[in-house]
Amino acid sequence: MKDAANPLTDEQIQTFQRDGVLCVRGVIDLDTCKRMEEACLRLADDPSEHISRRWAGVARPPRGHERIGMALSLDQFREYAFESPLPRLAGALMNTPTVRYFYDQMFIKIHRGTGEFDGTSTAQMATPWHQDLPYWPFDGADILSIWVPFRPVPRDASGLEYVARSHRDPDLYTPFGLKSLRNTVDAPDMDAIRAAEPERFLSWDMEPGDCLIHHPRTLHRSTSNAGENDRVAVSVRYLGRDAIYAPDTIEDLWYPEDIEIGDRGAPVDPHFFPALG
Ligand SMILES: O=C(O)CCC(=O)C(=O)O
Repeated sequence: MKDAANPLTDEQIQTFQRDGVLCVRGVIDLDTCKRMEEACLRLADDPSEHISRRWAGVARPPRGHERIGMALSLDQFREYAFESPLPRLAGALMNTPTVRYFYDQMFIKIHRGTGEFDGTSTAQMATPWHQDLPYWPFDGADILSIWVPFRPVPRDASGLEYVARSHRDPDLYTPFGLKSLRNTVDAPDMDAIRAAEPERFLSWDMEPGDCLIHHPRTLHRSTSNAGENDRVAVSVRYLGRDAIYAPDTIEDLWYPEDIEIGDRGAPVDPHFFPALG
């Protein structure tokens, strides 16, 4: 039952548990979407701001795609990640009244028609199939991402696509663009899965303020942007009760310089990962 304490219906929670992904419509109000869209575009135009250490020293880092941890230093992003309906949604799905902010990440996909498009940066390319967990120095099932577009995103113009139930796969898949120290295997043949079980491939036409919530092991991707506008979206990741540090799982930390990750299993630092709710 959906009530004041629980923003989701039992059916929505069951859908998330079954599929590893849930679409919830109209979560963020349109005024907030407009202000977030403007803030993201301002940030994207200022290459000095919020580049992760992964791009340190790169002359022309990808525009937009790699801005992370904005909420740690920018009030508007902090208000969005900490005080919007998002932490409560994450709490409802992870069955806890208190979640921790993990990090936020901006995803701009430049549309192919723009003069800026030369196909060379991640902001211009498709995002390949991946699970999120192999990128993170954390372990656990209670680590959710909430992806919200601030402009309409038709599913075939850089919309996200998911493989339902892949969060139950026993394997972790080798991530692209990062050396994982986990036991990972190559991702399965997605064309073969699509041919055999097309109903598992889920995508949605998204309006500003709709959200997609996914489990840390759910396979997902996005296409490049064949639409007429740049796509502007932010994912906020939240930690629940079973999330623990796992710094031994990746070689290079790519978080903002000032985040410290403790030893495996150590209590999560409330300064970098504040409790919300
Ligand atoms: O926006 C995208 O293209 C990718 C988003 C994503 O992979 C995520 O939020 O985990």
